[in-house]
Amino acid sequence: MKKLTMRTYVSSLALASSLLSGTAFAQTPADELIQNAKYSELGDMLTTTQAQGRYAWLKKCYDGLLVEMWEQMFDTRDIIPKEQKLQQLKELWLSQAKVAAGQAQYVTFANEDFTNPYEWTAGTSENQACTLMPPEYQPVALKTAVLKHQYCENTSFGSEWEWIEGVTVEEFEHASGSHKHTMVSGKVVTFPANRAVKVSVTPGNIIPEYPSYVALRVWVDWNHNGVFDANEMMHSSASDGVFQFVFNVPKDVPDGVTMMRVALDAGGGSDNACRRIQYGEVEDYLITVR
Ligand SMILES: [Ca+2]
Repeated sequence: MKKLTMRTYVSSLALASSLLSGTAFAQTPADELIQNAKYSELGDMLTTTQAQGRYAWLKKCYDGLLVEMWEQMFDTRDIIPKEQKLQQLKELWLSQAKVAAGQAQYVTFANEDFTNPYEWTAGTSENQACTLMPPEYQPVALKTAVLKHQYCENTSFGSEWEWIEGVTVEEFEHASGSHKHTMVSGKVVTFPANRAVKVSVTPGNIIPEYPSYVALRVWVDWNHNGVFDANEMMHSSASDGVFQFVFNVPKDVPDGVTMMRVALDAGGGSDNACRRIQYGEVEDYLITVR
């Protein structure tokens, strides 16, 4: 991996500062791309807790970047202690009032055309190890954490034998390998309001010729209350092949982003979306209804 050069580092900051300060700036193709970019293209959407974790991670791993952002935003090179600059940024993005109002802000990063070739995202917790930002990546926007709720965690005890290989919802597709839990935070799936959608889930098996019989369940938090209520389980069945089904998207779903959980379990699973599964995978998707 190529090391980030000083030149790209500085130009990326100039770009970021124009976005961060909210001032008018000349339209370039890159600016337009960023303005038109959806969350899905920016690569992450964080809860308030993750937004706080993002700041802590940047402070640990990229404090120089934060200081330069501060200098761009406040347009000064006055001699102010680093700690004070970092404290001011934190107050600006993550004050108690902002957090309480669900308006915690965080910096997102992307490469020029938002394709994320390195599948790199900045950390979301101070405990995460520092990783090197790939070349051409830059801070592209200051975002508000829009996912209001922290959902109950669920993960499997093992995903070596069975896992979720792919999920499609109408035109949307997500393919992945074997994991115990995956938060698919880089993409927001748009569901059409008040009609049926076609869903397909492909199980992964260590020996494809002898696929396991697995249980599949899908929940969507339609009413945005942070809970997968009993009447929000949209599918439950078992098979040793590809799952294909439709479910109805309600009308009057609140605006904004909510969560869909897909759980595949060779141990039978549970109607309780929070009960830990045994052998398989849990994938969480961000969705919105329009
Ligand atoms: Ca709910």
